[in-house]
Amino acid sequence: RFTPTSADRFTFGLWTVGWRGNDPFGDATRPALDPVESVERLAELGAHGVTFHDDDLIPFGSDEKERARLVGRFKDALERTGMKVPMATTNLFTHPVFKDGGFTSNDRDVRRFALRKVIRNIDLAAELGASTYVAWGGREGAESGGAKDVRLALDRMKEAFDLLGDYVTEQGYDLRFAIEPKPNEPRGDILLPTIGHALAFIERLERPEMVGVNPETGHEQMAGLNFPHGIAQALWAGKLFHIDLNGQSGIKYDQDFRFGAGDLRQAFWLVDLLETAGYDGSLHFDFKPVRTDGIDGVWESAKNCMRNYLILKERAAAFRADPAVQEALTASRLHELARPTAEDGLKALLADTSAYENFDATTAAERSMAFEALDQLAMEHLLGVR
Ligand code: GLT
Ligand code: MN
Ligand code: MN
Ligand code: MN
Repeated sequence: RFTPTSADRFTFGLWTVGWRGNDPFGDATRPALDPVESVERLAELGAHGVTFHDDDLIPFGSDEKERARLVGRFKDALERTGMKVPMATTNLFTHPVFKDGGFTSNDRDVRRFALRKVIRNIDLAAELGASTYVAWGGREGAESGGAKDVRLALDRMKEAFDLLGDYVTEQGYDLRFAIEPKPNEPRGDILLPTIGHALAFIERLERPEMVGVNPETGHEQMAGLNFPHGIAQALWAGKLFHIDLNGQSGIKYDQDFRFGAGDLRQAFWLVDLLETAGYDGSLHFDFKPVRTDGIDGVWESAKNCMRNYLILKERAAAFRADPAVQEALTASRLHELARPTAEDGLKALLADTSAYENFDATTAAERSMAFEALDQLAMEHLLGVR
């Protein structure tokens, strides 16, 4: 029970289990992990696949020979274990050259280098069968007002995605982009800070159909936003190409806890949403095993990301199947929300005196929405007492 299989579509970034615990105040607390070992251990735990930044697999500055060797042994591990690579991405944030960003650095040479670095790893992503290419612009931003002309930076951001869309189209790759929003950290303020900003930006691109979002639980919550609501809007827009699941407690630094830690109620509603909406993409964990723990804690937390998802999936299904919940949903008039407001048309609405002239607002205001009873049922299912 609660043991995953490949069919559950759980994936992990190599950088998650591979995080060594270095933070702004302290050095690494764990030794480096070999990507091959990560593939093997995650396969044993029941994951479907892994994802990676170019530099997770091939250290920055490696020569061609070393690159081929590292890619070769990674491919061997994938073949041996049956693990997939549904997504890949580019590191445009660690090397000091990206201190002012990749796609939107004020330094044009850096922007050209960044594009070439992305394109190089897109080729590898396509070769490994990835269908999604994530773009997290953690260094695209500023700490001070005069340092960045945001409108021009957005022009350059659009230019980058348009060029990358041209490249993928010309190569005939079956690959779509997913922009990952984050409000701040490491930059004081990051461009495209929330799901909503990213969705609006995408519509200005030359090939909007090729670009969606990769929202991360903690990133939206760092901005005080409701993650399930953001995910619902991304689904509504047909733009949920990928998702980064983790845990976060409120508005503070990016905690990247294992999935299920942090805001448990939002985690419950998120799983309920993903499962009832029929989201069929990867369930990707982007978390950092706490730096207090040794390698034991790395595999323990990786296992529990998946376990917690499966527990919440069971709890959410029990909530939906409970006849008392069905009654409560009816009492809260969810079925009415599903009905168009004026399927009879504008003309009929204007002619309907019961809609306005004879509408009794006082009586309508007295009708309870009965949300408290509904929410208590959800809480009891979440707590496992129903
Ligand atoms: C980095 C970041 C994550 C992004 C990754 C993709 S890298 O760890 O904090 O949220 O998803 O670039
Ligand atoms: Mn994060
Ligand atoms: Mn992420
Ligand atoms: Mn992160």
